[in-house]
Amino acid sequence: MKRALITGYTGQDGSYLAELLLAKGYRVFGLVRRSATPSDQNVAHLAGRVEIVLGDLTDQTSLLAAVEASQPDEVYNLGAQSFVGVSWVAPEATAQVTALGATRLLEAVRAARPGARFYQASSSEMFGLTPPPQSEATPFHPRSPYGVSKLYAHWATVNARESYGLFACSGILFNHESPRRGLEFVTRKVARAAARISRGFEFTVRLGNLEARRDWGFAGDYVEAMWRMLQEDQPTDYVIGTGQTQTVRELVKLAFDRVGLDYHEHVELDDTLVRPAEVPVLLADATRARSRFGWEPKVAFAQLVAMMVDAELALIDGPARAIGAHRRTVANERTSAYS
Ligand code: NAP
Ligand code: G4F
Repeated sequence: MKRALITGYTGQDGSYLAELLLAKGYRVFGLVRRSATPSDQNVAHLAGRVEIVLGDLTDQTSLLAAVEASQPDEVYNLGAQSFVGVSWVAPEATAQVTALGATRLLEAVRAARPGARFYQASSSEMFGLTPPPQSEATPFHPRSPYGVSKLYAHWATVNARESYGLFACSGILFNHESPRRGLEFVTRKVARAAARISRGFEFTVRLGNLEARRDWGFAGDYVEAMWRMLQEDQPTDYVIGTGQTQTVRELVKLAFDRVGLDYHEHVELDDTLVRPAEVPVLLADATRARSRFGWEPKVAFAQLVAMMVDAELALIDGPARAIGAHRRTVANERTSAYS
């Protein structure tokens, strides 16, 4: 039985990856940090199947102990301060978790389990201002403290591979979404707003830049790619994305169309939500992943938006069929001044 350690287990990707690995017969360990209130909405349904290891990416001792306790064959570093918007507000904390956290985990693996295969959750935010399409050969030009932190972690991963021979892969993933997405990200924010407005709970949603373009896919498809790259004979870096790009405006239109509303009547532009520096367009060239291990996205953008809006409607209308009984109501709402 293979063993895997996942940081960021409670997040969107951590929950889908844990499900995938359990289905493949892995013994799965999820790194969880202490918090005043539980953040287990995405993983409550996995209780008892995934072994929880306490730790924090800002704490070297805890990471070493986690690797020693779990003795993983594969380590997936998904933990991060992952919201771009807040990275301008808390750049140092973002760097501590998102950048230096990777170094700490790589050092823990090197010390305690050097034969383990390592996945780093890198991001298309690292491309930033570089024109599309973006592949593994594209130069980086990050546009946020988050993007800068991810770029550090990417190079730390490459360097661990080149310096110590670790089997370390950097997966450069483009935006991927699901009903388990954090509430502040634009897809979830818009899907939720469309559903709530259609049921009369709200009338408007405030948004920033509607013209930004993203390459959006479904998170369930992307965790498959993470696993696939660690099964290859040689470690390298892979771009993962759909090869399609849409504007935020197109996302908004699809979501409101889904509930039979005209978005023009419900969207207000809010300058405070426009970022100090924007990433204008992301578009993946995932040829390497496709040709090396046949990875293809299965869920198209319109299907993804429909899935997310329907999940929000289900949360409002009744038993939470789409994302698990633990999200039965909208009571677990999180709000943020930055989203
Ligand atoms: P997410 O839902 O925001 O999850 C982030 C995870 O990191 C949560 O489990 C969070 O734990 C954990 N975490 C935060 N600070 C930590 C700390 N100090 N120590 C340990 N764990 C900590 O993110 P996601 O969307 O699943 O993304 C997974 C990874 O892929 C992230 O690294 C993200 O930056 C990267 N990525 C995401 C995308 C995307 O489109 N989703 C694209 C490219 C790259 P709590 O629950 O306790 O907060
Ligand atoms: O949903 P977003 O916040 O995602 P963003 O910034 O692209 O970052 C996500 O994808 C990255 C991969 O490229 C990940 F690495 C990262 O962890 C995260 O998962 O914003 C998407 C776009 C941006 O252009 C933003 O300016 O939507 C625009 N936007 C317009 N109005 C908004 C809003 N974004 C948010 N969050 N909230 C708005 O009201």
